[in-house]
Amino acid sequence: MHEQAGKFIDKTVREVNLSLRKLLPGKGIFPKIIADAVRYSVFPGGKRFRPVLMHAAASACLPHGITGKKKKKLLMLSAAIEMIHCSSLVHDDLPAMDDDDYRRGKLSTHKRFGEAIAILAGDALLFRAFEVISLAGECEAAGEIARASGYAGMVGGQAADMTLPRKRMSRKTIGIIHELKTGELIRVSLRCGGLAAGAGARKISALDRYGKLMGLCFQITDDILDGPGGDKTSFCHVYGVEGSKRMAGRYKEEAIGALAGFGSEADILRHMAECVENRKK
Ligand code: GRG
Repeated sequence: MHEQAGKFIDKTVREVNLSLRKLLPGKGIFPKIIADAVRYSVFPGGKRFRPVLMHAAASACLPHGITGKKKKKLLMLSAAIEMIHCSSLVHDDLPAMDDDDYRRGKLSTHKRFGEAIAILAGDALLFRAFEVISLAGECEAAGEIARASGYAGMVGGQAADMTLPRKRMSRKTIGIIHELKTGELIRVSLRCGGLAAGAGARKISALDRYGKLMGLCFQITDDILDGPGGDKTSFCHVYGVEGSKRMAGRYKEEAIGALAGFGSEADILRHMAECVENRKK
């Protein structure tokens, strides 16, 4: 399975990158600097984790392969999710937010292009994402993705993280912040994989639960990779490194448990849960 899943992941990353290249502004855009900043923020890219999850969810619902119109729509939705994710990274790195000079091993977008252009590049990525979803004709997905990205999701989580006092912050509040800030975009990626495949409510609901648990597992392993000296809202700060590892393991098991209604067609999702628990980047 490992080899098969690895091949699926590599192939999906290649396809998503190609789709992003086609969908993002290229030569001939006025002014050139905005096209450059947008592309700089998306390429060469990170793990493309959310798009890969979306494709794995679609393939769990359509085990004989996703082709034709459905595949085209899936590629548009997964590129859109990655645009939103990249946009959030650009804004997260700004001096008013996390103030990071580097991202994905190179200067962050504002360090390379200046703050004004970085803000505009993030905005442009968001608008293009929804333009692409609309071109795909995926109205339901558009609503779900907008909700997961906005004040009821990622933006809300970031706002809570930036403003709530650290002192006496409850474990419950910390969990909610991470679920919103990181988890919602992951959860909606899984749901959209199901929607693009034309799956019914039962499958979508299982993917939703898997996505929620994977979001938590992903954030915990992110904190573990950041090390114990992290922010007060980091899982390692609250539960310690060993406690966090145990939690990540538990969420992974529960995520795999959520897939009980699927057969071997969901093996890639199961494999990805293992990868997230043991990830090194
Ligand atoms: C502009 C849509 C928008 C949002 C603004 C800045 C902000 C609100 C939210 C920040 C959200 C954020 C950066 C959450 C952290 C999520 C996280 C763990 C990011 C790292 O994701 P990886 O590891 O990164 O998938 P790569 O580089 O692999 O893509």
